Amino acid sequence: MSDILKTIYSAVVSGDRDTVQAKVQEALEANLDPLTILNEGMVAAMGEVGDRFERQEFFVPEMLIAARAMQTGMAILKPHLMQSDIQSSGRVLAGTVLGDVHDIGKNLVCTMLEGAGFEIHDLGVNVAPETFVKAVQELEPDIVAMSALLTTTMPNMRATIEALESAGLRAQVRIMVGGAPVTESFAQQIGADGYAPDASQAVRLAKSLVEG
Ligand code: B1M
Repeated sequence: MSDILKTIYSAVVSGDRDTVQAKVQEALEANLDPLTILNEGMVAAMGEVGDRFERQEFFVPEMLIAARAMQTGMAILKPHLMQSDIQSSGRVLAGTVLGDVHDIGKNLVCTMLEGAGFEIHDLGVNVAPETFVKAVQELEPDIVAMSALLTTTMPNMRATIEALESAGLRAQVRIMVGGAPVTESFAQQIGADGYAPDASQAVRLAKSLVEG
């Protein structure tokens, strides 16, 4: 890993927003690939933060300041992850499920989908099944994209799919799910149409869902 990526990685882990801001800018000016900066410098750093949390070397405040540093870097990268002049690929309704406030991965997926030409309606975090239902009625999206980062909130993906079924809306949308604890087999068990392990594959999946 180059020195600049190492510095970004350490600055995200320690929650040093100023350094993240300066170094992400510098990396872009040095023509580093925005996706490399994102994945090797920042996403990997959040993995390290999670490992430290598990080892009880980090606690919630440290996770929070690392998350803020990551978001600072993402704001700078966002325009570089987007392509201009692309036609709408479809409409996506996104949200992190009920009980869950993790939004960095979901925001990243939304940014990449937007960059690929999808129209994004982001319901934010802690989104109840009935809120998804109401938004599907109002916005008529092609895809509902749900994120969950906690094993305890994964069942709310199933609850949301069941709520869409009860409202008679299931057949009119494709449903994709993701988030660190989510797996392909879980996606199948709950009746989702697809699972993606990361944001790049989420774009591929979304395209195949609208095409299929
Ligand atoms: Co939390 N947290 N957290 N946390 N947190 C995890 C998830 C945890 C794994 C840490 C750990 O123990 N190692 C653990 C969950 C354990 C479990 O359930 N298995 C955990 C815990 C326990 C908690 C609390 C319960 C802690 C507490 O209060 N005691 C609490 C819960 C709050 C709640 O939601 N109700 C909590 C709180 C928080 C903060 C608020 C402090 C903060 C979130 C800030 C924010 O999001 N704005 C936070 C953070 C930062 C993390 C870690 C460190 C990092 C998450 C992250 O942003 N990763 C996380 C550890 C880890 O993940 N290793 C952890 C970077 C992000 C780019 O990756 O979100 O995985 P990710 O997204 C990826 C893919 O998963 C995928 O694409 C993304 C890009 O590649 N993806 C999708 C995501 N959504 C997708 C949707 C798709 C497709 C792909 O289609 C729709």
